[in-house]
Amino acid sequence: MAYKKILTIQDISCVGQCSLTVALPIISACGIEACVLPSAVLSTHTAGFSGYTFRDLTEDMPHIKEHWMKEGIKFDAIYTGYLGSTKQIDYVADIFKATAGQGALLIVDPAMADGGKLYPGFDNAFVQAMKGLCGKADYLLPNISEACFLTAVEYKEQYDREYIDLLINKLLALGCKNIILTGVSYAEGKTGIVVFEHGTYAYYEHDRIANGCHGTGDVYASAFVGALLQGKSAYASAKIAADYVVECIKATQQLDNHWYGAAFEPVLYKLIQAVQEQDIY
Ligand code: PXL
Repeated sequence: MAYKKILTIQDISCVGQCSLTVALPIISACGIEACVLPSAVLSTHTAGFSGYTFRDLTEDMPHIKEHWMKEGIKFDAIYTGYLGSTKQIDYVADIFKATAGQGALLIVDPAMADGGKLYPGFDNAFVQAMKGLCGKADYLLPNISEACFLTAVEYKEQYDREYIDLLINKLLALGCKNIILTGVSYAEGKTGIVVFEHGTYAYYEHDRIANGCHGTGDVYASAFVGALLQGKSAYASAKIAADYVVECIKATQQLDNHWYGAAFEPVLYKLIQAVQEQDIY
């Protein structure tokens, strides 16, 4: 049996149900070995908490890479999320060159913005550097805000298919191969995912649940990566991840004042079931 090993590079927010504390359990639940390279350690995430600590691990990255090279360690995929500094973006490219196994995939979630705004601590220099990494991606997973920053297209909340095609074409011009654009809503009460793979547009639409919660981007990307590495098509992986996020938001809404992240744990078994089901696409 092919046993796949993935490296995920993103921060540890000790509390906050995002980045590595989400990626590790979700990728493992999909049956894939998850190795980590923490980009930074924060006491909490930066969206809604104040006074959080931030330990930048940029300078550890080249040493970790050197050791892995000495040990001949290779990965089947590298999945990047929230990165702690512009320099880390260059290091990620080096790490991919040094540790990608044969046919390894680079999956990039340019986690840096939501609601039309960059997260605290990010600036235009970071966006410009992120464009370079996105251009190398086999699968790029932006939300609409991130797509707008990467392409210098105006952020809109109401749009049509033409606007989405413009974003996709400008993202492709960066050099990436396939795009999974999240949070695309063409109709009231609905949202969905655009899957642009091998030059073909597909759209998976589902109900939009009012008052979504923080951290669903990381839940989405981790579930997508786990399903894809498990051999599902990009469309099937996008659908599995979207359905799982909907379940996570519903589970979170059952809780009192659980504002800082998605309660993905109680419904993890649903993701496992979906990944184990035979692919119908
Ligand atoms: O969910 C993305 C994310 C990851 N890591 C940190 C964050 C955020 C979003 O705010 O602050 C530290």
